[in-house]
Amino acid sequence: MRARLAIVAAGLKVEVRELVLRAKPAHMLEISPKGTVPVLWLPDGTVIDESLDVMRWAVGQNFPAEWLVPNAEQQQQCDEWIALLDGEFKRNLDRYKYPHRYHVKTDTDAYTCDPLEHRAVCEEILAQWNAVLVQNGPWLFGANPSFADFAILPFVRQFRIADEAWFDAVPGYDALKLWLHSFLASPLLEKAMVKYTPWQPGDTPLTFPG
Ligand SMILES: N[C@@H](CCC(=O)N[C@@H](CS)C(=O)NCC(=O)O)C(=O)O
Repeated sequence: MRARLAIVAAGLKVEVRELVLRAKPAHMLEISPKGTVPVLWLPDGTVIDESLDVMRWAVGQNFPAEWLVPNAEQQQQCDEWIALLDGEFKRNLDRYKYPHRYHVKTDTDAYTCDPLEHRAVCEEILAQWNAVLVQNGPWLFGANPSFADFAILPFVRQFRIADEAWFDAVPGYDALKLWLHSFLASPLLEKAMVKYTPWQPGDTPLTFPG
């Protein structure tokens, strides 16, 4: 999602091949054996198979006019937030969303991890971004959206989706909720969210965004 957001924001067009994770095309595994999406395959054969790197590539092609150009301090802050997101936040988000995938087995015990414990860790991190937004809002660095906002927001969206009723009712996080809701209502997300039928060899190429 964040790779797609950056491609749309940069005004680029790519050929898109949707896939089903349980049936990855052989060609994808050939060019990116680690088997995760997204994978960007450039005409010169370069493979970019980390979403953040796809974002960096997209904004490097054409920096979105309305995005903040970070100064050195903001860049460092952005890198720290992304490390927190891709590390601790995602680790705990996965365990909150899919506790049964994290069945713990020791010599004496076997148990499924407690999703609420992991939700609480995510909440602590979200509280930090909420505090930043209270001070800076509506975006993490103020009036303009930035790379950091779009690298992070898709995962805040996922956190909400894990239990929307709880998230919407939980007190606090007002600035964060406003931030998320303006993202959810944005034309950028609408363009990025388009669903495609899984690709098959021989299909007519599809362009993203269409
Ligand atoms: N750090 C990678 C993580 C990508 C990732 O784990 N993607 C998931 C889907 S969201 C995936 O492809 N999983 C492979 C699978 O489930 O087989 C990135 O951001 O590009």
